[in-house]
Amino acid sequence: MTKTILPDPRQFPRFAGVVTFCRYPLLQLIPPKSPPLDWALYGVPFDGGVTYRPGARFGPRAVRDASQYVKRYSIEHDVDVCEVLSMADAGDAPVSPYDCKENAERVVEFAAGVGEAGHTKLLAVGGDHSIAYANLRATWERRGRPTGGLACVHFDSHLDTVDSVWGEKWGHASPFIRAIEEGLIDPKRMISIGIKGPLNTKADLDYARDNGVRIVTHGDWVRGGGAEIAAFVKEIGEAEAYLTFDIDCVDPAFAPGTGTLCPGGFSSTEVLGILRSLAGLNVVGADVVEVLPDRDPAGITAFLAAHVVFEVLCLDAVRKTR
Ligand SMILES: [Mn+2]
Repeated sequence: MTKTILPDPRQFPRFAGVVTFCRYPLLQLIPPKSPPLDWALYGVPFDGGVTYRPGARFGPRAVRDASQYVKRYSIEHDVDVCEVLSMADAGDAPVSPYDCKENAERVVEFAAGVGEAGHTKLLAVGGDHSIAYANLRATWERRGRPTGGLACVHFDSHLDTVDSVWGEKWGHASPFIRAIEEGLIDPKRMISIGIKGPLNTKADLDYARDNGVRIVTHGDWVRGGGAEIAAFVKEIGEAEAYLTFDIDCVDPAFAPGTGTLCPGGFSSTEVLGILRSLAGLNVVGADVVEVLPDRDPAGITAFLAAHVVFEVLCLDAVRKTR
């Protein structure tokens, strides 16, 4: 039986209708006695935490629009996500545009009330990367506050473990130092994939390295780092894992609509391949962040982000069918 009912694209074409993530139903319109929701997708239109270009506040809207052409059956995984998972668009979290910490608190409070705490998993679409902290905290709390924290698979150009920038400890350079400090993530079961430079200083690598985060730079990946990613997935096994995806890990040639660009990086094909290679990972929460649609008139960044969302959902669907 289909778990997520979509408008039939032959009856209601993909260019028509009210826009939600991947055309999944709006959470508020799902009848109250329905079975518990597997995934709630929600937007976090916040970019008050950026160090360079603003504009990610328009990310959720752009990703929703770009996701109208995301279909439901994955050839690579041989899985129909809508057959396996019940999913809904929960709308946008209320944001506090001028205050990173207050914003995080509001998002956590919103996320706490979405779906069914012990069951429904949260996928947040940003917004800048600071919002990952909020979705991580909400996820950690909903999973019963696991001691030692969640495992974490992190795609990014940057480690995002800077202690503070201009005195701001909750901006987009800092979500993972805060999450590690608060025990939401176990750094020894965290992998950062696609890191590239140049950096401000070599010391920018210290916090992650000293705390045992595995770093697969883009250069490492080119030289065979895919094996290290596979070994990590195997090693963490059934551990509950959070997946955080900063679109700037992708080469700006494929994803120009982002705020803190770094040349080189994964192609769209490569990054979709890496995501698919994670099959087996027990994903219990995720975010896709740093899409700045105004910097990309062709819309390819938001389009890729929409498909990243789909690939993350596929990982959970695959686990449920194997
Ligand atoms: Mn980031």
